[in-house]
Amino acid sequence: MDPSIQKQALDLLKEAGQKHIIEQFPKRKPEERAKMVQQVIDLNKSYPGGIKEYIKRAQTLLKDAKEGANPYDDYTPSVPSGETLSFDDPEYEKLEELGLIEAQYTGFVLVAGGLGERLGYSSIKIGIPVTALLPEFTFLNYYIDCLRALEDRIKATLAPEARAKFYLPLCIMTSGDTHKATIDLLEKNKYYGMPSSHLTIVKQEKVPALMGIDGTFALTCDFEIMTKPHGHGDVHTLLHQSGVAKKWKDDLGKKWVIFFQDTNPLTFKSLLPLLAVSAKHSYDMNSVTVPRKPGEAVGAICTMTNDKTKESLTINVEYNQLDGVLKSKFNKAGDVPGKDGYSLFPGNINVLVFKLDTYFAALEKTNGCVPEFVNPKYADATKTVFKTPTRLECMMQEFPKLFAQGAKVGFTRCDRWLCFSAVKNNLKDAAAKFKQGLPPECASTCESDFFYVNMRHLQKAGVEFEPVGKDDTIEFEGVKVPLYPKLVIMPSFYVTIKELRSKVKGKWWISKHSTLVLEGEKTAIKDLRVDGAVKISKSEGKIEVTDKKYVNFVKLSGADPEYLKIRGYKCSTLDIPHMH
Ligand code: UGB
Repeated sequence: MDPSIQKQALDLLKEAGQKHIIEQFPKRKPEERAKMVQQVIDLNKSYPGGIKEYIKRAQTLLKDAKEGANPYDDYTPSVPSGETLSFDDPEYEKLEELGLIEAQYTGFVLVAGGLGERLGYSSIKIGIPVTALLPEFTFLNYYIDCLRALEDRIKATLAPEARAKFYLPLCIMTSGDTHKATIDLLEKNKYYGMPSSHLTIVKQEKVPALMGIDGTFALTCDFEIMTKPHGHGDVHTLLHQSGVAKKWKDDLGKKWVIFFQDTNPLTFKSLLPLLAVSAKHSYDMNSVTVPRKPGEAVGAICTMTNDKTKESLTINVEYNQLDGVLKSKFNKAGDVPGKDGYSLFPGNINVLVFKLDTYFAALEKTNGCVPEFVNPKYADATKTVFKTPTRLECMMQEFPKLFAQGAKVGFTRCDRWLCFSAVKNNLKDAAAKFKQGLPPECASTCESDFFYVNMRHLQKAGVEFEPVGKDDTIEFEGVKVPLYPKLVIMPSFYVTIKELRSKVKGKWWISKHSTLVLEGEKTAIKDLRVDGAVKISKSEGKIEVTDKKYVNFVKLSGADPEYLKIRGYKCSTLDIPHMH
């Protein structure tokens, strides 16, 4: 080992007050020492300001946490005002058309560094199939298809020269936990048809785990510094460091950046109106929000006004802080339901739209480092040691704190069914949430919500459905979901309701037990009656209708693959053809 590098690493540890590592160092095997040296150098490089800065921030935050200080102590919360998107309003379709124009100037960022501990899936979440009907059709596939469908529509409006150069860029943030599997998934599937040059992958690094409030690093038995994820807030620093934000702004002429989560297939269903809202209000940041039940594990959007300066900030307050913040200065009862049964403070779903100019200016000024927080679980009443090592974390929705005062931070209210259903929980936790009347946020509810949004879109385009009654439900592993027709509309089929309407010709009718997969950009169908399972695609100018059976969801038999185990059912085909 290069002695100068070893000295550098030991000096860094000394500056960061990590005496226990320096003391153990000479007693360790040469290969353990070499590994430790490399790890210290790497950790120091990846954290802005190095490990010394990390410890400094950790000590401050851990002291505040011990004393029970709340970052919002000097702020008074109030109910924020925002725009509301209503799917049934005729204005909605106009917003889609306006959003389609703005989409031309948009870059997309998928945060996919999370391991999904709450779900307990053994691989990456973007590799999970959106529906049990199509095992190869992963969330990543769906997102890329959505971008390619949008890209096609936009290209069709461009002059040949601009068309040749045009694309919608995608950036995926991975982490040590998800990086390799993400690359493997992309390569195995030939990037789902997206040219690899249109995609940038940035990788977030983990940060040292801490044993106590003095900020000592936790060690593994192999003499390595234990590390933990730093949170999705890293995405801003990485967009800056990698030059992606600059490239999109200066080279590609983009005006907007949209951030979205790994398993929310509804993101793209409400994306165009959302962009239109951002453009209409010239919002520097626009968050999509949904009605939120008090106590639900979703951050809440609040307006926070500083008691001294009177400056205010519209920002996400995490659910574990919200009740305390409200009790002290808003309402003694805390976060309670309003007349409609929902909290007055809408839920943030981490679909965020930024205006690239002001976003980039804030990145230049701050390196995109959003303020961190710490959430230690104490071992005893002294509050000095932790049950398990903790670490500093940061969240991407904290970005308003990096904007200059006066930035326009708004939000868009949207019905939950239209914009948010994610795969977050394992079935056991999902069943407990279901029992409490909270959204279970698991694979089965996400799949059912995906079918529902497709049904609503088809209905708006004029399709008639056999009514789904209150008792049309299925229950697997304690999670009950409505039994909608199993509808998969591939992104290539339509991008706006106006386009969908142009595909639905004559009279369409679909029975509630049906399965319908629609694909193909140029597929317009006159008169369709479906009572069974049908896949409609277009090949060589001829519409193909295949498979005429019912598909049911049935209990698992034991040896089923994991993507089925997380939903509790599998597909079974009933041979009762009924297609007309
Ligand atoms: N993610 C990363 O890319 N890196 C990380 O280090 C961590 C996560 P979670 P979370 O929508 O219900 C958020 O874990 O953070 C990615 C909001 O904070 O699913 O607990 C990860 O891959 C909360 O306010 O969610 O909670 C995934 O794509 C609320 O809105 C995304 O970040 C909540 O989401 C979200 O990660 C919600």
